[in-house]
Amino acid sequence: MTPDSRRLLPSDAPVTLLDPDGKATGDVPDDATLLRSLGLLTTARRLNDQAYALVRQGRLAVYPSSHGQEACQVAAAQVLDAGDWLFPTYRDTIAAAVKGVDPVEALSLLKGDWHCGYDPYEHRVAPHTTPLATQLPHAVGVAHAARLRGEPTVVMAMCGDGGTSEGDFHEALNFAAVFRAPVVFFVQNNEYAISVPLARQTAAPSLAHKGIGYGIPGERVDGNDMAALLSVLGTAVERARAGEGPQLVEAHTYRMQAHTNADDATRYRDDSEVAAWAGRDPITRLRAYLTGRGALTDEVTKEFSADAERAAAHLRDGLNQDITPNPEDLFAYVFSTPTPQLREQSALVADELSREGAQR
Ligand SMILES: Cc1ncc(C[n+]2csc(CCOP(=O)(O)OP(=O)(O)O)c2C)c(N)n1
Repeated sequence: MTPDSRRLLPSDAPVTLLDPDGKATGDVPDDATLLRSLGLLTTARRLNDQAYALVRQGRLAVYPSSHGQEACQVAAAQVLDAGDWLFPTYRDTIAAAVKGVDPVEALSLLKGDWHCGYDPYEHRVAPHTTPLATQLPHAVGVAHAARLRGEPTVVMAMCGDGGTSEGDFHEALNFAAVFRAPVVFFVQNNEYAISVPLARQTAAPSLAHKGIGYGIPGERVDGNDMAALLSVLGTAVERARAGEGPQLVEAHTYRMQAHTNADDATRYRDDSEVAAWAGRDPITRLRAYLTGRGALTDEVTKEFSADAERAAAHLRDGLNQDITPNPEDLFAYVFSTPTPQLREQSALVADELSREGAQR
């Protein structure tokens, strides 16, 4: 192997800076940054659990929870500047919220009210995507365009381990590498794609190793270690902004709950496996570290809980509102110039609505 290709390979083990007991094993970010992360993580966990409860109450159609993998999402958004773009999947509500999208708006897709529910340009967060990996070529396009315009924009393109088997993943990586697009491909490997375990997803040594085939450096990081995530993702963003091209980052984490409320995870994984991962929880780990440093006091902990409760109440209030959608909005925001078929369908709906109105 040439030294150059070795440079593209990830480390043998995921980068870790805080061990599961919260002891620092490397150069961790400063206390203020980590304290801010802990506040965000506390709210993120509360929002996840609130959204799960709202599904049971019939206020949300479906919720893919990120309970247990919140650190990945908080870090992904935290390392971006306001002008950078985030391309989330259906599971990345928390990343979108940390980037500034109101969680009520972020969840309107999953409530069934809207295709997207927020203005992607306002906070530079693309619509959540349910088709796996289709967002990745779009993310690369945005990054490439920004580079051509000479803008300092970086794009964080997210997907799951299952997403890495899709054709779009490979096309996106290839294009990004050839054109040195400023993209960070961030794979949250949570061990399962619904019921498909990682061993059935890939025969590669790790998902980060997939970068080398495209000429993209890969890196592996402990996805339950906030400090390591901030460091690895932060470096990848800096590299991209400096014109050094894309990077592939694989976070090793675990989906603690079922895929969505429609899934029974006990059919394909053991309780003992779930219990083992509970011992590596990202919040417990960060809390232990910051308490040990004397940076986390009871007062701050109370403030974080109060913030989290406020966010949960806001989500409940928002999702308990019933909206009256305008059926014609189905045709808006699809193409800037609607196709003749869409115009025809829109006219049909308008006609039906006016006849219904006349009958009343
Ligand atoms: C193109 C495409 N094929 C299949 C599906 C059905 N599907 C929905 S979620 C999912 C598993 C995705 O797993 P992963 O990418 O690991 O993400 P995770 O749900 O674990 O976050 C599949 C196969 C889909 N949404 N899109």
